[in-house]
Amino acid sequence: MDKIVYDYLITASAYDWSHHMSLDEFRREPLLFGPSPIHPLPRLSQALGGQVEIWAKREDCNSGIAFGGNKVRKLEYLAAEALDTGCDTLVSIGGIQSNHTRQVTGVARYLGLEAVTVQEGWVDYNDMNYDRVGNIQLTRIMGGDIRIDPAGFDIGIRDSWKQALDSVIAAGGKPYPIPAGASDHPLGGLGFANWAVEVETQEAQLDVFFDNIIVCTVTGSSHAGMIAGFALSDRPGRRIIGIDASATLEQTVEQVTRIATNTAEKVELGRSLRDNEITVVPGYEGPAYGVPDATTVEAIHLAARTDAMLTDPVYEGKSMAGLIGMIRSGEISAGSKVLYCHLGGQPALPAYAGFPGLGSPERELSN
Ligand code: 5PA
Repeated sequence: MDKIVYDYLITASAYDWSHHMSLDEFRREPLLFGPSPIHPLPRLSQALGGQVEIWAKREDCNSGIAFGGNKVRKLEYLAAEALDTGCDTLVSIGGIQSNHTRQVTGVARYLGLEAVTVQEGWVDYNDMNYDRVGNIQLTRIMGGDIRIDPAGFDIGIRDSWKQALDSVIAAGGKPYPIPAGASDHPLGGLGFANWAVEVETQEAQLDVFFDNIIVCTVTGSSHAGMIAGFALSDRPGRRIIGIDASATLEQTVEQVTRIATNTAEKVELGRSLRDNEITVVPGYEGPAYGVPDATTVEAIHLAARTDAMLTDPVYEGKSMAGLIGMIRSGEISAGSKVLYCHLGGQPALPAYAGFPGLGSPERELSN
């Protein structure tokens, strides 16, 4: 990590990093309704041959804050630290249709804080109203301070984000820095480490064991946090499968590995992660980050037209395509019980209304 940013994060920290703690010793600001729901997807399972039982855990319904999503869960830990260190402004970064920056702004409002979000031109796609509807619209309605920047996709640390941090300091505020996707941050993996513990409690209640967990991965801390969290119990026969939606595979694998390793250390795993605990599957990312293809659209249609579960063309449509592809190919085999982790993202759908199959009224017109 970049030294200046690292210094920001360390000086902002409420924790003494010279010793490690167990997961439940980290303070968590409650932002969720409680454990997110888990339920079966019987029609989707049937449509894919009926041999694999598919369930979903719904981070898209996890909170009343601005439609919720995976970032609200991660931010329970970061927001606690922001409050404990007297910060008054959350500062983060994402694309124009970033779900993350919408959730950062929502969490800031919920806690009575300010938010500054740098929004970059991460996606090479220009639908009508792309920069007006969906996530950015919701962020504007919440009164977020949005700084548009033309830079392209990169999950790394950006100068524009450092400038936004400096501008808050120059105005007499105290910023709390949150990197892209709340990932490359000392507390970034904790939200989904705790998700894994939550799943194990729900498995006991439901009397079920999920042998395959499917999750979309881009900035990496959702996937990485789960890897660390599930490693604590290390139940044999469980695979955590990240489906890449970044289309910059090498950088995402590196980031998932690093965050999983750091998070495992922070929650006192007491051993190194094995190579086979880190699995990122390419092939479903489409032509580029943020751009769907026919496989993505088919996956969005199938989940929507079987169990009415909506997914988006940037993230969950791609991880849904991965789930479908791996069942059809036999990589997920008959008898398996799969948990599809739905990380949110539907607010971006209106920004893709012009994409074939995602909103054009062809069928109605031809009737
Ligand atoms: C995002 C991320 P990670 O970034 O933790 O790997 O999660 C990927 C992901 N699903 C999966 C949804 C709905 C997401 O929003 N979104 C980013 C954003 O700016 O919104 C961080 C990229």
